[in-house]
Amino acid sequence: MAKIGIDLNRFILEEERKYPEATGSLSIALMAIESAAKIIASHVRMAGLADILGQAGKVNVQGEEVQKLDELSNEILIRHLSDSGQFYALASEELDEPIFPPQGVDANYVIAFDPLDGSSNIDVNVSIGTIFSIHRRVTGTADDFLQEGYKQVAAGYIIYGSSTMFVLTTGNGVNGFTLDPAVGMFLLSHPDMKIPEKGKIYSINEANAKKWTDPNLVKYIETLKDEGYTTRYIGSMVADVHRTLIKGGMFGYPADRKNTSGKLRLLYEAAPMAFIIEQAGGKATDGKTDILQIKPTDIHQRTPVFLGSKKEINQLLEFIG
Ligand code: AFP
Repeated sequence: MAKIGIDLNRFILEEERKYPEATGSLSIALMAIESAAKIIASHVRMAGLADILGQAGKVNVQGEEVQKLDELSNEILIRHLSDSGQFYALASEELDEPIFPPQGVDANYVIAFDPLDGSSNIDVNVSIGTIFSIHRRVTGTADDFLQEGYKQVAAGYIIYGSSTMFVLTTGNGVNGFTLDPAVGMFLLSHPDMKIPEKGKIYSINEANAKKWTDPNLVKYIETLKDEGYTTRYIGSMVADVHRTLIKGGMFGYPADRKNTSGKLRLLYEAAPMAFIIEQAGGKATDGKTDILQIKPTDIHQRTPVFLGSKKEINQLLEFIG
């Protein structure tokens, strides 16, 4: 197991050395995400101040255009990922169509990302995050985004919370790195993260219960209440999943009459989080199928999501599976 305190760059390089056939391309790709994340983190830390100076579409006192943080995060990621030359194509929640950067014509990977998830929480100083999912280039077309989640080469999220943390899997377990602002490095703080077998928390927007399309979901939640569970719901997927990873329990965003396929996106929300949770020993399902087995048909498709500790997800499947 890697040593506590080792920085993310070194960790990535040491992981690469375990595979003599590795070209170094994935390492450069991950380091590009890391650089972008540090810059986004520094902007997130200024969020309240930027609001004082001006809002999106306005000019601040220095005469600079002030951008909305989610647009800015998207641009920062596009620039860093394109310049890395390691991505043949980029798909983002903020882009209708994928981008094919000229620097990446010969690259091995495609990446899908949500640049700033939970952005409605920015103004109220609640944790938000960036989520990404990397697949191998296979056909060299946009169809490469439509690969099952189990084929992900790497996935992760960066949570901008009480500290900034980078949680990463390359299919070899899950490791968490905390940004030390004094030195500007992500340092290994949570090696080999494992989700508890069982938790005490369920996390779901229960205000939608009357609209849920599966009435058995209500019965499941009532059972958890009877068993003494408590509820936590931030409304920022990265934060709710991060807590679930550390404390166990269940996070869900089900289908309802308004969102008939749920709200969360398969490619850059559900699948990368499912990869992390499963790598940490948990489970993720849409209620019928393991999230990692779903073959996407559209880059922006939505899916119901339930993920968390094995105990809670197995119990859920007894009700709705
Ligand atoms: P925003 O980016 O618009 O804040 O949406 C965040 C999100 O997609 C995800 O992070 C949350 O889990 C989910 O929405 C919360 O949705 P509800 O407000 O409908 O519960």
